Amino acid sequence: MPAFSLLDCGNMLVQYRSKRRLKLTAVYKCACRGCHGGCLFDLTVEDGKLIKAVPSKEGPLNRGRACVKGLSIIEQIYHPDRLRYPMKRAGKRGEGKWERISWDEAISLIAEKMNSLIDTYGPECISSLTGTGRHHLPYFTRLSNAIGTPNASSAGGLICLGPRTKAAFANSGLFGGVDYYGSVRPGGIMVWGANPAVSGADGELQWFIKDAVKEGIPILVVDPMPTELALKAKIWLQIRPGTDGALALCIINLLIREDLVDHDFIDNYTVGFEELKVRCADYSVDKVSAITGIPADQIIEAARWIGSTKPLGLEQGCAFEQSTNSMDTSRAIHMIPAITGNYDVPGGFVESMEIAPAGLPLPNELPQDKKDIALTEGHAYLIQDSIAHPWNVLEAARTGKPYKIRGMFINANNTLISLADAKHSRECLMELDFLVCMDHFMTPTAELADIVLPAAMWPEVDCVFAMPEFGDQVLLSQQKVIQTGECRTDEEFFIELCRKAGWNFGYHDQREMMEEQIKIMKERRPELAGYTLDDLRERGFIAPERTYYNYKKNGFRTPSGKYEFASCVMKRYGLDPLPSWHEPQGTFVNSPETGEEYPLILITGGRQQSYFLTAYRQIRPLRDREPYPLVFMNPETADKYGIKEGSWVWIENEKGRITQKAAFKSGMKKDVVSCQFGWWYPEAGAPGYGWDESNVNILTFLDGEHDGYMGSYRMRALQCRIYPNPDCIIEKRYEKWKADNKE
Ligand SMILES: Nc1nc2c(c(=O)[nH]1)N[C@H]1C(S)=C(S)[C@@H](COP(=O)(O)OP(=O)(O)OC[C@H]3O[C@@H](n4cnc5c(=O)[nH]c(N)nc54)[C@H](O)[C@@H]3O)O[C@H]1N2
Ligand SMILES: Nc1nc2c(c(=O)[nH]1)N[C@H]1C(S)=C(S)[C@@H](COP(=O)(O)OP(=O)(O)OC[C@H]3O[C@@H](n4cnc5c(=O)[nH]c(N)nc54)[C@H](O)[C@@H]3O)O[C@H]1N2
Ligand code: SF4
Ligand SMILES: [Mo]
Repeated sequence: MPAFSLLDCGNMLVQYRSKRRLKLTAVYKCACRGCHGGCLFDLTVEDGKLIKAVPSKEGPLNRGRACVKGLSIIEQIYHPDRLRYPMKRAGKRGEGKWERISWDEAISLIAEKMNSLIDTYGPECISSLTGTGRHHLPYFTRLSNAIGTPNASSAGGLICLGPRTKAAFANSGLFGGVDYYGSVRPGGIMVWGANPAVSGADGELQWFIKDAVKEGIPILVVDPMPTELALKAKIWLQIRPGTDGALALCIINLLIREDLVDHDFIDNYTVGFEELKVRCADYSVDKVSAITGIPADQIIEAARWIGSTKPLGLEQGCAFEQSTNSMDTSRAIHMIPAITGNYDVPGGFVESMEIAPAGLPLPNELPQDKKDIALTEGHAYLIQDSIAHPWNVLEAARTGKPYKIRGMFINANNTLISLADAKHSRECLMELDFLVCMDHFMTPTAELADIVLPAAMWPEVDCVFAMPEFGDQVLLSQQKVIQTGECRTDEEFFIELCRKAGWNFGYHDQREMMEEQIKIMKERRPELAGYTLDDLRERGFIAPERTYYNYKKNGFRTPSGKYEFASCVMKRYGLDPLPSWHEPQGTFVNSPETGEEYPLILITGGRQQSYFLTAYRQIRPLRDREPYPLVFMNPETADKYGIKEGSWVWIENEKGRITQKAAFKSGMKKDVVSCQFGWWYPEAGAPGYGWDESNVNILTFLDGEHDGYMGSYRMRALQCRIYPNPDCIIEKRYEKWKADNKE
């Protein structure tokens, strides 16, 4: 029993008398961002310390539930290894020697060094790298804009969510998701290249899909792995990795041929249907069955189920984005709910509500001459959004071509572990004149920096954000309820740095930015005009009522005003306006010569409940649940290569080799292995933290073929071989570390 009672569930301060002295206790509503976020928590703070984190029953997306990541927030915040103050490199780059400095000194040093690089080489010599959508993401590009460099880059955007959102924008103008919220329940859900029961995917939290399956809503799963959802699916299409685009076009072909399409929608609200019909005819069932490895009768059964299930939702994941067909595959999959009349219908595949912007309009546009020299490699999307390709940025740091990248900001990205081709990344980062990294913990990437800055965790951040990402349905509030060490939010750092360096950030503090978001929310949604920022923080969320069939009133937000099967946007960039699919580089079909040496298909990713990307490997309650990286394989495959269940295995291809622990799944195809991603070993310590031992991005490709529109690179559908690793020390090292660090 706690020694006090909680008298309040809002933000009201409650005072009570303990035996010794007066303590201040308060409970705050705050949305968790331990993943992409969205579970509302009640956080109890006593004397400035977070003492309790309970999932809130009022949370519109979690309704009292939370996962292990959110529930371990207290261990995360007060972890002894957490970065608590800024540090300056004291030894050679990457040697792991540091000197504590003040924020003032850190910011002065960064401003001075970056400005001297800018004065000598121009602002384009500064680049920045971030990862997936965290609270500061919109302001990260603003920082680059303020500096005047066109070279902001991301380890996430090109292979995650970027293709899906850009495809949705090209087709219909807005991103979408499954309508789990209304009174009409989905009649069925397609789960394509996603495992939302673990990942929550990039939009929804995991609870909705789990509830839907429990409720008996049938699902169709497209996945090479026998995931929990695949095994519960009405139809599971066990696809050959990297062939989703061919399958999607074949399904559209069958829907058209069997007249399972919605003629009213097609005739009145779309353009390009006749062209699409001709294009899809190239993707016959027999041909696509041979490409995908899925029996023809299963593809036909799937198409008939899709055509007859109403309303039908779509959960799409990052699997098909991590390939060089990412944009077209995303576009084709997005067309399936549209062509069958499930677009923006109750219980179907609904549009973003756009309650409030994720980011704010930039104060100063980049001049055209800077946009023209962005390291985009000519990819249309990157040009359009002035985003640099990480391959070109890193190569420019290494080779000085077309000009040298000299300074870099890395906020919220463990580049060496999450970006493809890790050895290449390390080599390039070592070439920089000046690197600033901001993170919660020392990582193999932060270890290469000149200055390391301590970042705030979610209960230490004031923020307003819409969920699901890009498919806004609910506006949630995060609150800074505690202060740990000298940790700051990324936004605070950007603002202070810009002030000191003389760059125009545009906003003076976080409150001003949040007020601006609320102002825009009110302009967009007059029915929410009564809400203030303080109301939102008090309640934790605002959830307006969903509206449907928006296109009937407003048209689609595309150049034609219609849903575009043939895309004007693609045409504008000189690209094929219709989706197609080609065999990606480096598969058995087009690289049979390497197939002899590397006879297995390697997929990477596959999320883990205990971790978010590369984070949390040092958090004991999480690490103890999933202590080692697993490589999944069919038992017969293991037998063939002399591998025992639970033993350590080498996984090798032309890029290098890593080791993971064998886990058997009898439902897997015999020629596929699947490696977990995100692995490094905090317990291995400096230097290196075991960055190259089990890190699957040693085996992936940032070079070679890229998607023509998005620049997506190859992280799945690769080749590899496997063999036993009898001398692995990883388990012994972890056990020893645990024994030495008893709680
Ligand atoms: N717990 C947890 N949640 C997360 C994350 C996390 O790290 N941990 N990461 C977040 C992020 S950034 C993202 S992008 C999402 C990702 O979440 P998801 O999009 O669900 O991605 P994954 O789980 O990596 O992969 C989904 C499925 O794709 C399958 N797959 C592999 N190759 C192919 C293929 O070629 N075709 C098809 N159809 N399927 C294939 C895998 O077997 C896997 O089951 O999760 C988010 N949520
Ligand atoms: N092989 C393979 N590689 C993949 C994937 C895959 O499926 N397979 N998935 C890819 C995907 S989908 C994505 S999105 C990328 C993701 O890549 P990233 O989003 O870059 O993920 P991480 O590398 O884990 O970097 C996050 C780091 O930021 C820190 N951090 C967390 N929150 C904050 C914050 O608010 N501020 C600061 N400053 N730091 C913070 C964490 O401690 C962690 O060290 O990885 C990709 N890499
Ligand atoms: S699912 Fe995400 S938002 Fe919810 S508790 Fe887990 S980490 Fe936090
Ligand atoms: Mo992602």
